[in-house]
Amino acid sequence: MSTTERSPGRPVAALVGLLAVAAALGAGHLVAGLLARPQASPFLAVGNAAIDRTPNPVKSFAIAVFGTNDKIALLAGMAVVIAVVAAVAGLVSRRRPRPGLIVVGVLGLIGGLAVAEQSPAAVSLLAPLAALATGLAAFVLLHARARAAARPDAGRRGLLLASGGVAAGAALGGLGGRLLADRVDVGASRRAVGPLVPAQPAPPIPPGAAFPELGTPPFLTPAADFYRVDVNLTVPRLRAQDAVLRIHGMVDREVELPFAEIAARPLVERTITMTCVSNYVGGPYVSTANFVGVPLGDLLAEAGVRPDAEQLVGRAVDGFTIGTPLDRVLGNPDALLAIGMNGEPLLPEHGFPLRTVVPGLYGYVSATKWLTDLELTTFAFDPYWEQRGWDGDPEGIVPIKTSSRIDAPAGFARVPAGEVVLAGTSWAPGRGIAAVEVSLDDGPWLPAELGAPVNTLTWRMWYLRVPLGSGLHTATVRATDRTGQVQTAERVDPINPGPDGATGRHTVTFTVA
Ligand SMILES: Nc1nc2c(c(=O)[nH]1)N[C@H]1C(S)=C(S)[C@@H](COP(=O)(O)O)O[C@H]1N2
Ligand SMILES: [Mo]
Repeated sequence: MSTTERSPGRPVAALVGLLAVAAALGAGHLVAGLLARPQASPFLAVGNAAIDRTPNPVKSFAIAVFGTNDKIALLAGMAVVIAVVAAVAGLVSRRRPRPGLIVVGVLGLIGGLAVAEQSPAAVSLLAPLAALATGLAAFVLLHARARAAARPDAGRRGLLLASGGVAAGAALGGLGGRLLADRVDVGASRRAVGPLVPAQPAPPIPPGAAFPELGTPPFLTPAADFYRVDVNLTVPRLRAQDAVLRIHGMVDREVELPFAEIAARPLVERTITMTCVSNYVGGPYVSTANFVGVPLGDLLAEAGVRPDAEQLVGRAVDGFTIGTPLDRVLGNPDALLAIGMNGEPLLPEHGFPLRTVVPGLYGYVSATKWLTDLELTTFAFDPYWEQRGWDGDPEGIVPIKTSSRIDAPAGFARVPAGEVVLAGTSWAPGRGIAAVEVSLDDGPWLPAELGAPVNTLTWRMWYLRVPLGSGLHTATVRATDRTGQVQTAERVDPINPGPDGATGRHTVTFTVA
């Protein structure tokens, strides 16, 4: 090595690492797009692998804090970590490229392992391999240019050109991968399915079932506003024309049903309220829709369920599994294999083209989205959440707990003096709501006006008008279900100790001006 040769400065060295890793990620994304397997993108695969390993309390915390943005937060966090590692790869290689190449190689290995797990087909490994090769090559190229540019009297043109080229390539790769992944055109597939006309429509929602003008949600949640909870960084893409539902396990005849055959059956429509076990008291993860589909129990009966089967396991394209006690499905005309919500095919976010909906149970044990496979089995099988310690015993799955939420006034709102309107919603799907009461400033329980009843599977809106003097007030709500059980005041967090759903009463504090 010549004594006149100098090492590049720290910023240049860090940039070499950053650009090489960016090029690797761009190449991986591009090849995943070319393969039409977005899950094979090393960046997304590492993210999804991280989600699968996140301890449940952290997962619930992220859902609670970031809501549906929890995934963007995870991707952004991951990008920062990778950028730091990449910069370090450059910084430790100011003299020789080897240390940086080792760091890039280790990143590539992690990407490869994540892809092998998240997108198990062998061809998927082409994406992390392309990423690794590109990362190493870009690193060697940029490193050489940076060393050359660091010589006294040397120009920086070569380095600038190489860096610009690598940066542009990385960006184009990332963008191209995205565009290519869009080739799996779920939007066109949804449009081709078209509006759904049930042979057996749900009874119309009666007037006075909701009081949106007073602050309750609308009775039917528009599909685009329906709460969303799942383990995916990007919405899985499954086209209706590619979907075939397999029913197997403890059945007399294995069945394979293409989507078109399911959609051609006489469709029924049911108004059902769904909620997530991770919803906290007063939280937003509860919504209602007119689900359109075929009774799930009938389909299973066609396959011939063996008498010793206990559990129905749904599998999805995202590798998710959900176990539902079979006695909740067989003979239950409201348990659906759903293909639509509110007259339209399911939105991609809500499981297009096929999902299950079993009223009265939390989503994680009843509502497989992007469904591909139904297996009849015993309780010996542990689905996704049970494998991660949620509600260890699928036999012990609890029904949705009676819950209430005050929607108006909002917490810490200022409302004008005089008559104050309190409004909200209560739900006990499967049992139905019989009464709702509100206590102001720890005073007596006052009965709220209830919305017109719809069915026992859905929420019930309520409101109460009370004259209140100016100052700070608190309101607490409780519901009574149709079995006569009063919603408990005992505060149980959704994740501790259960987790089998939060309990406690929602309270808001507001100011009357
Ligand atoms: N394939 C798949 N299905 C899934 C999930 C998932 O992560 N993957 N999440 C479940 C959970 S925890 C809930 S609460 C419901 C939410 O359904 P929604 O997003 O349509 O409201 O979907 C369930 N079905
Ligand atoms: Mo959930």
